[in-house]
Amino acid sequence: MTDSLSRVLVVVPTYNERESLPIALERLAQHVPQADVLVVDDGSPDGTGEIAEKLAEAEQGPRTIGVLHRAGKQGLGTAYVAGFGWALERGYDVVVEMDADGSHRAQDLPRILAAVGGADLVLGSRWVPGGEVVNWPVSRLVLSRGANLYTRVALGIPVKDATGGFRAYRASLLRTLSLRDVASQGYCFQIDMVWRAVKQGARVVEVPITFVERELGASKMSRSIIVEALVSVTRWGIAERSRRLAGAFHKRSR
Ligand SMILES: Nc1nc2c(ncn2[C@@H]2O[C@H](COP(=O)(O)OP(=O)(O)O)[C@@H](O)[C@H]2O)c(=O)[nH]1
Ligand SMILES: [Mg+2]
Repeated sequence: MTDSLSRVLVVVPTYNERESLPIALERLAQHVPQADVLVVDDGSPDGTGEIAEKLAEAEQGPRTIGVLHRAGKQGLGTAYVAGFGWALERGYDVVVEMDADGSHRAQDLPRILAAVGGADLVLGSRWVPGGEVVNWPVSRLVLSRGANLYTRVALGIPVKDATGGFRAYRASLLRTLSLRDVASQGYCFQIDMVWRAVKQGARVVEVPITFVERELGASKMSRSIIVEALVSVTRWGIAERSRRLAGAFHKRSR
């Protein structure tokens, strides 16, 4: 968003990111110095929460860094829902999702924010022309492409990268998405939010990003996270088709 009056909050969920988080926050300061940050830490055993507190205290501005501590690992989805609630209570205009591990480059964020001028949800996208992934093993490429293809077909939406976690929401959209009943815990949360936005009639646009696989720390991707996404997307797809069928049937029987 080019409007200098708009207040932007970048929500960064962390679980054991003690090495990566300071670098991510530093890069944000370089590329989007006005954007405030909220770290949502799930009681990381490696002390990420305490590091975040120290960085918040040492912050010289113009931004502020907030830290939300939750008791134990509760999943990416609920971490974001907590962060979104925090942002909405404080009147931010734009809320950004961003990983702590360096995969999402702060230098791509100004382009994402600029696109919020004409959209309600801007997805940083690896799978549109100009987007790319650096240093992923073939297995991860196949998983991401496959998950996105399945999502497109099952839900019937034209989005190329519905699973990515580098994106910006207008606060006005978040307020309409009844976040309280978001049940998705892992990465299926990302698809869940896109699906909710599309059903709401939101303007969703994709902006190419370069996704760089982390060099420090470890991924929290797991089999149960993949299964959750597969089951949920299938369920939403079937529900949507039944809804359309019921609609068509009603029309015909009238
Ligand atoms: N607060 C919180 N953050 C999480 C949780 N799971 C993952 N994250 C964070 O979400 C971001 C993406 O996770 P990551 O492990 O890099 O997943 P990958 O990029 O798909 O391999 C990172 O900043 C993680 O620290 C969680 O349960 N709670
Ligand atoms: Mg990652």
